[in-house]
Amino acid sequence: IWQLSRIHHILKRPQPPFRQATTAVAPPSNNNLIQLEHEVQQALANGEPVVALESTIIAHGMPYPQNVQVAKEVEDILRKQNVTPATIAMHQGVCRIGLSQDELEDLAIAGTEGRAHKCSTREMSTFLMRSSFPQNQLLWGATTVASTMKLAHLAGISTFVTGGSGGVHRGGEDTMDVSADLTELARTPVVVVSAGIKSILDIPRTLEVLETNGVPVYGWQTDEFPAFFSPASGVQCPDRVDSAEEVARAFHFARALQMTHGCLVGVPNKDPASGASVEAAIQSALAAAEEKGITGPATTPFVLKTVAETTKGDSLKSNIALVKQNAEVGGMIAKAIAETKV
Ligand code: PSU
Ligand code: MN
Repeated sequence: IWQLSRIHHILKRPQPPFRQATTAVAPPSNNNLIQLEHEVQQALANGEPVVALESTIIAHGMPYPQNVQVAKEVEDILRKQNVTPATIAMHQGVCRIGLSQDELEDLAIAGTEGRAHKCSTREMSTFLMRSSFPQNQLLWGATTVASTMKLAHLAGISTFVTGGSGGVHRGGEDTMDVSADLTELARTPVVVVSAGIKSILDIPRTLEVLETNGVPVYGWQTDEFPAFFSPASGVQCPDRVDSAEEVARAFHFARALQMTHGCLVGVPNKDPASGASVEAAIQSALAAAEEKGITGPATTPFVLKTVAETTKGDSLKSNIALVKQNAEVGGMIAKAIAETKV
C-alpha cells in the first residue's frame, strides 16, 4: 500500500553540501509511507524550525497520565518559541511525523494497555508490515532515539529533543548490549538534545563508542557530561558549547564536509532527583532485572518504572523537569540551525 519507489527516491536524492537542513525531503503526499502532519509540512516547506520528539518516552518511559501531559507540555514549550513540534511514531503501516492531541492520548494509553511496541531501527520494517494488517490497527510503534532520528532525517528535520539517550549498558563489555541509538548518531545527521545518559548505563564506555564512531558530544554550558537524573556524572564531557549558534555552526560544517554523523547535546538537569536515593534505586532495579531475567530492549522501561516506584515518584518528577528543559534548549538549536549558514 505504500510506495517504496518514493522512499528509494528520497534516499538516493543527492544532498548538496550547503543544503538548508530544514528543507523537507519527504514528499508532501498524504498517501505515503511517511506522513507529515499538515502543520509540520507547512513549517518545513517554509524553512521554519521544527523539532522532532520521540514516542518511546511516552509509551514506555513514563506512566499514564503523566506521559501524555508531558508530551503535550513539551509541544507547547516549543510552540511558544515559534518552533513546530513533530512527535514521531508508527501506526497502521505508516510512519507519522506529527500527531494530533487525540493520537498522543491514544499512544499514551496504548503504552499501559500493551498496544505499543518499542521500535528501534531493527524493529521498524517488521512493525510496519505487522501493523498494516487490519487486525493490528490499534497498535502503535513507539520510536526510540535511533528510529526517531532516522524518520526525522527522512522528513527533513534536523533537531530532536528527548529525555535520555541509550548507550552501553552496564556489563555491556560482556553482554554486548549497546543501544542502536549510538549507531544512528554515527550515521544520521540529527542533533539529539538530551539530559545525557542515565547512570543505569555505563557512561564512560558510551562516550568511548561515540568517539570511535566520530560523534561530537557537547555539554550544554557545562564541562561535565550530564547523567540524566543528576547533572554530575564525574565524567568529563568531550566538548562544551555555550550557545545554540555554536551547535548550529558545527552542524552545518559537518554537512559541508559531507559527514553522516549527528551529535549529542547533554543538558544538565536543574531539578535533580536526590542523588543517593536514585543511585540506590538504580542499583536495586538493575539487580531485580537480572533476577527476573529481564534483558535487551525491555531493560530500560523496566528499570525506569522500578526506579520511579522505589523513589516514590521523585525520579519521575525529575524526569519530567529535564525533558521540558531539553525542549527549551532544543527549540533554540532548531531556530539557530534554520537561521545559520557557514
Ligand atoms: N532513556 C530514558 N528514557 C527512555 C529511553 C532512554 O531515560 O525512554 C528510551 C529511548 O527511547 C532510547 C531507548 O532511545 O530507551 C534506548 O533503548 P535501548 O537501550 O533498548 O536501545
Ligand atoms: Mn539494547
